[in-house]
Amino acid sequence: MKDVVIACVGKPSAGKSSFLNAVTDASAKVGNYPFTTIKPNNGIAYFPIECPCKRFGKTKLCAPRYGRCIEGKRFVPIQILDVAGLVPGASEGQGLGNQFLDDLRHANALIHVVDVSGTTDANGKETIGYDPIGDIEWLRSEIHSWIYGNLDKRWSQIVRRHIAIKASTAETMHTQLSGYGATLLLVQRSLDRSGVKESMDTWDKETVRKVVDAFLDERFPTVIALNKIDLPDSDKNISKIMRKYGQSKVVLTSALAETFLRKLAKQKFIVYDEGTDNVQTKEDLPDSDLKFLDEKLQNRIEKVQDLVLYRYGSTGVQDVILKAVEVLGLVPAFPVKSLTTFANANGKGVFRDCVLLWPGTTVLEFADIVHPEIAKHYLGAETIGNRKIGEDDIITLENNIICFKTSQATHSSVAGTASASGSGAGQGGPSKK
Ligand SMILES: Nc1nc2c(ncn2[C@@H]2O[C@H](COP(=O)(O)OP(=O)(O)OP(=O)(O)O)[C@@H](O)[C@H]2O)c(=O)[nH]1
Ligand SMILES: [Mg+2]
Repeated sequence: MKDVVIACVGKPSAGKSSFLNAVTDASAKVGNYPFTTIKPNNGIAYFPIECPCKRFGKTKLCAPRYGRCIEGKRFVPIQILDVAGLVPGASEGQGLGNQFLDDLRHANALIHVVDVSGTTDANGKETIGYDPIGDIEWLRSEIHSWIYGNLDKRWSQIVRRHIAIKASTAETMHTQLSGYGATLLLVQRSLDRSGVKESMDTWDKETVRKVVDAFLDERFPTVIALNKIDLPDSDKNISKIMRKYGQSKVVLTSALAETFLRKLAKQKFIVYDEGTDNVQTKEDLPDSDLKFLDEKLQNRIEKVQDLVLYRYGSTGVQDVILKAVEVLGLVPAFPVKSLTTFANANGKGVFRDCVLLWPGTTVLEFADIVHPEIAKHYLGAETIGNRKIGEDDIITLENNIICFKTSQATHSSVAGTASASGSGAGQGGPSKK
């Protein structure tokens, strides 16, 4: 079972590695020159959801296997991938070219990190006054060209085979696109989205482009992170980009500010409530074990507060992950062995496992994700109030606390073994993606 992976993409020096370091414990190399990153880096980020322990008065007993839960705010793990920068012409081999694009095959969603400060040009070199508004389009068009180019160079062969074996359009396109981690269902959804109904042998280049465009939307849902909002020119670029793209997929971030605040919190100079503008120092908490700040550090904190926290409400990095989870439509689900104690099979802890599911995952599919033995010996399932739910019922936020009944006692460690990071959703999983 593969975990959900969210990949940071963007031109060199946009701040992808800084973003990864800001949201995970990774320590990827950061540099103010293009192609600091060559090989992908990854790490686990924790994003907050409302934990059911609060609703059921179990906050004291709540014991997540992965991540943590603070008074009902549960931090769920998700994998973040940071790849090499992409430059215009990458699909034709410019920069690090296709090698970078290949790394995207593992990603479920993309975070496009844009340097909104205008201090780096299209190739990631230092400059001043660069207008980043075009970056959003060309990055997408590079990914488009990569996929389209691979189809175009073999198109006549693809169509000949399609006719010879009398395959459906979805089947043929699936054969061609499965290398990008697409299921048949996802390809079918892409075809529906494209509105293309003509038979494949009549498709011209424009039609293929249209299908690839729809495929990109389905396969790589993207959140745009306008990064470096702490720098002076960002303001005017932000309003321009917001006017063009709206607010639904755009988040304002300062990876630098987040890294700085987390580091100070780790070193016990401040208490920092991640995802908020709440920073407390020894002055605010005189009885705490916080260290005293010197004037220089105090000034730097105030600068981050003035330029980022008070202006935008937070550094934005956590919002980016939340938005990516939202665009993927992931549903957190909790397998429990008892609907009264909410403990798992070992009787250990409460709401121990939280599994992220693709939208449309059924109860039986969830059973299989928790453990194939549960699906094999499946008798039924119940949710809160001992309400029975059918094996084909779709899991939503209304029925996501589930107790499975099996015909045979499953191994004691079975319920809630899900997958390593606690994320069940994945392209390889039995889910609908
Ligand atoms: N002011 C400011 N600088 C930032 C921010 N995020 C990153 N930087 C700086 O931007 C430069 C590039 O950062 P990286 O994280 O290495 O960028 P990258 O996108 O990973 O670059 P490549 O690996 O070369 O593709 C570094 O000097 C960072 O310190 C930010 O939010 N604000
Ligand atoms: Mg990098």
